[in-house]
Formats: sequence, C-alpha cells, structure tokens
Amino acid sequence: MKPNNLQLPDWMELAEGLHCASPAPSDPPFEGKRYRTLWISDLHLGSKGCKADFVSHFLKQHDCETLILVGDIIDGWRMRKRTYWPQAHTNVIRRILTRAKRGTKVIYITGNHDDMLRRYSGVQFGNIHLLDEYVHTTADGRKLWCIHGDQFDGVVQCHRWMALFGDFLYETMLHVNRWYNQLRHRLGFGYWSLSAYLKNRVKRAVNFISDFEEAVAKEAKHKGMDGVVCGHIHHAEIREIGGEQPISYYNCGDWVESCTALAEDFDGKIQLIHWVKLDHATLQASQPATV
Ligand SMILES: [Mn+2]
Repeated sequence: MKPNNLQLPDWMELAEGLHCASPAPSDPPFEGKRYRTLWISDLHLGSKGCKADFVSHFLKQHDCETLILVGDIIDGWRMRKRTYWPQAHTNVIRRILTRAKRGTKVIYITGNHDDMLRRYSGVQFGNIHLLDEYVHTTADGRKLWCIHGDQFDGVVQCHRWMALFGDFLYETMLHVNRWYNQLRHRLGFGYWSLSAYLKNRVKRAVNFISDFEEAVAKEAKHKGMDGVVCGHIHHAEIREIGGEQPISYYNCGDWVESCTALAEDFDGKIQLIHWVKLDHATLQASQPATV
C-alpha cells in the first residue's frame, strides 16, 4: 500500500536532522571522472562494516548523469538493533543529496536491508526516485533491468551469506577483518578482505554465487531485457550468461568489503571499478585508519 499523502521517508529526516550543527562538506570544482551512469549497492550505512569514508571519497572523484543506488544503502536491520550513525555516514547521504540538487538523477532501488522504504516505492522527491526496480537504457540502446536481488533468495538454494556463515560468525569475521586491516595499515600494507578471501575459496559459496547469477539472468531474459544489474550477494561481477543468446550480468558488489562500483561511459560501455585497489595510496593519505 502506498501512502496517499506524500511523506518524506524517515531517513531523510535522519540525514537532515543529524549533526546539523556540523559544517557542510566543502565542494571545490569537480576534477574527477565523469560517467553517464554509476551504480553502487550494499553500502549498509548504519552498520559498523560500512566503509563510508571510501564511499564519500569515491563519490567525490566520480560524477555522473544518473546515479543508481542498487539497494541495501541504509541498513535498517542493524539500526533496529542499536543506533550506530557516525558523521561519515551522514556525509555519504549529504553527498548524494547534493548531487541530486545539482542535477544528477538519483534512482534509489530498495533492498532487503532497507525494505522499510519499500512502502514508499514510486515516491519522487526532487531528483530522487525511490523504486523497487528500474529499467535503464544504455547509451548504445541496451535495456538493463536494475534490481537489488534479494527477490531471488527463495529461488536460490542456501540463500544469503547469513545462511552460509551464520549472522554472528559473519559479523565476527568482519570485526576481525577490521582489526587486522588496522594493523596492516599501521605496518604500511594495503587493504585486504578476509571474508572476500574466504568466500572465493569456499566451494559452497562459489556454487551459491553461480546459482544466484544464473537465476537473475534467466529472469531478466524472460523479461526481454538485454542485461541485469544487481547487488545483494556482495560479489562484483561482469559476465555474459546463457547459451546462444547470452545476456549481460552485472553485479556492483558492495562497500562493506570489496568497495566496487559499475560505471557506464558515454558510449554505453560498462566497467567495474575496484576503488580500494585502484586508489589505495590516495586513500591512505587522505583517510587514515578507516578500515
Ligand atoms: Mn541485500
């Protein structure tokens, strides 16, 4: 049921109400790269795992005509348990709102962790559109179905990472990873993701990933799309799926572990950006001890 009266979602109030005494981030003239479209997902703002400083830094360096947020941007599940909302998380929201104000079209696709926003689906405020799914047309005319991906949890056997490792174990792993990386940082090494390492080596996880990818691609093909963009499983990927008439599968990854984004240039070509690996030296210089 959609609300009859147009209401701003709670997180908007949260973003504007929180830390309002602090100064707005300064915005010097933009000097980074400009794309036609950017996709990011699984930021999990409001959870300790979120690499908010990395997100802010990425958004500062990359501009776009359309910014598509592919779900799990705000982690409502974590916030229900306890309130965790540092300034860095507000800065991310603020950066996105500023972009929208300056003309970037922002598509916010809801995920399972921000499913509290699903009842507002279809609402538009300014340049920000809140939707459950969205069809993006690339510069070269391809139709891409953009959806978070939790809709396939029921289809894919042994769904979600939580089912693999258990919620507690997964959180503990992220925690250990954080401490380990602080140590690495102090010793002058780059960021390294323990859980990403494990996931790539656990056979069941690998099976889960390919099952998920195939289920999503199959549905996208059924819908007559040329490709699909999703998130949810925290595993960035670009690949062609399906026999004779394959469709393009894109997963923008996450900002809890891998720090990845998808970017479409003005010819319609889409690439995966590994932000931490790409620009770690700059990050270390400007964002100490954030991992
Ligand atoms: Mn999700």
